[in-house]
Amino acid sequence: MSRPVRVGIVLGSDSDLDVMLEAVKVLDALEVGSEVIVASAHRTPERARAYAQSAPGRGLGVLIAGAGGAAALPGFLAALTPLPVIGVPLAATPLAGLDALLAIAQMPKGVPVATVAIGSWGAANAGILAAQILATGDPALATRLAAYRARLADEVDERARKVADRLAPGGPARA
Ligand code: RP5
Repeated sequence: MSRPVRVGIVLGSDSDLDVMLEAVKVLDALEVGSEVIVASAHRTPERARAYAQSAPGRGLGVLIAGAGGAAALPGFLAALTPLPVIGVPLAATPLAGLDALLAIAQMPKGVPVATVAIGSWGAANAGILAAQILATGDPALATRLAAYRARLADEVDERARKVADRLAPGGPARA
């Protein structure tokens, strides 16, 4: 089922796709329409600029940008659009993503980028955070997010039960 695109996911390179698919998966699960494009701040600045500037008029509400290297992309987009931008630092260099984390987080005052964790956790959390931002004006999405949280809590309960079983007298951990 095709949904209106509300989240734009921008990759600095096609090599970022596998990790950034975690954001796509989360948004699909929450029934939030998204699109993925490749546009680099350094290699194709005009393409990135055109995307950032056209996004609000196309109905998008949040941008997610994944980048490694000298990870300018999230900040570049944030400078060009009024939409909230979430930056995902990727481990693309020998510095394992720490370089990208610092580059994305340390935005100058006045132009924020919401920075999440390095790699796949960050990509998934970027999807959730984008949905949370959109849910402030979408009660049905807020309900789906609440159900998602409840499922997470159920999973933790299940893990807690397994730990208790293992530690019970006569259980596998005590045998
Ligand atoms: C960044 O440089 C991209 O976002 C990617 O994470 C990294 C490496 O890009 P490729 O050399 O694989 O195209 O701009």
